[in-house]
Amino acid sequence: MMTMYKAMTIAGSDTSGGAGMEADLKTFQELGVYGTTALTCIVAQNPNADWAHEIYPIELITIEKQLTTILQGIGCDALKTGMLGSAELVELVAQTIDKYNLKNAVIDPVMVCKGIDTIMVPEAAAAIKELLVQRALAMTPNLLEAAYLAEMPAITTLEDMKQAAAKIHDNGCQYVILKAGDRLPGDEALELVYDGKTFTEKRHPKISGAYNHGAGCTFSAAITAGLAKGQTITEALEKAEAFIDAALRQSFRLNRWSGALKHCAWRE
Ligand code: PXL
Repeated sequence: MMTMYKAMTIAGSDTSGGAGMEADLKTFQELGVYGTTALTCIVAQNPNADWAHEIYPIELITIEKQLTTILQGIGCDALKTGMLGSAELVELVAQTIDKYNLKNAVIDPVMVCKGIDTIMVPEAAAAIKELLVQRALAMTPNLLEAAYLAEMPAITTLEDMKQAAAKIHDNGCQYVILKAGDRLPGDEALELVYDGKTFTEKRHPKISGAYNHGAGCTFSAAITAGLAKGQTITEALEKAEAFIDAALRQSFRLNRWSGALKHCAWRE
């Protein structure tokens, strides 16, 4: 019988289908790993209020039950975290990583949603900095999240990115994958990878007109899928980049507020 590798996501549901655990599961499926979910909250977007994101948290005990189902009942070869939303939940995730000795933890430190440039839940962000950085095999912060984690006022240059990545690595994360996306000037999207020894700059042409809702979730899920299959971070990252590039190139409009990635685009 074939071995099926398994990946778990601890994340919120994005009702609109583009981000959160919906993006994670689609990505796991595309990359041939079995996905399980511990749902942390439900995000509903309000079409009558300019697509405002409304967040409905799941009770902590219910999240704990989901984690027990997965980790005592099934197991996982790698995990990722997405929207966590409270300090108590971040604590539960840290305890779970320790209890089950989970080595392949990809922490996507979701602290902001696109278009909102302030940290959504400061207590949860503080707990991520305190408890999850040191437990992460890899983290995938964007510039805002990295500035928060590195206690820098802002990140506006490549030098700033290096400084932030070094600080996050010093705090215990083994591989820092810092995404500038299209936020820095120039016609290239930049990602900086730091493993404690070498800074690797990964540059991709910016894709004009792409819808990028859920791109962060999809990218970290693709890395998680690779790790679940036993790939090295370098291999998993390479695949994740190709995957996200194809999904962005074929992204499509949902409505006047949002559009989504095409997760199966890499096969075409
Ligand atoms: O992309 C950040 C994100 C993560 N998780 C959920 C979301 C969003 C953004 O909308 O809804 C559930």
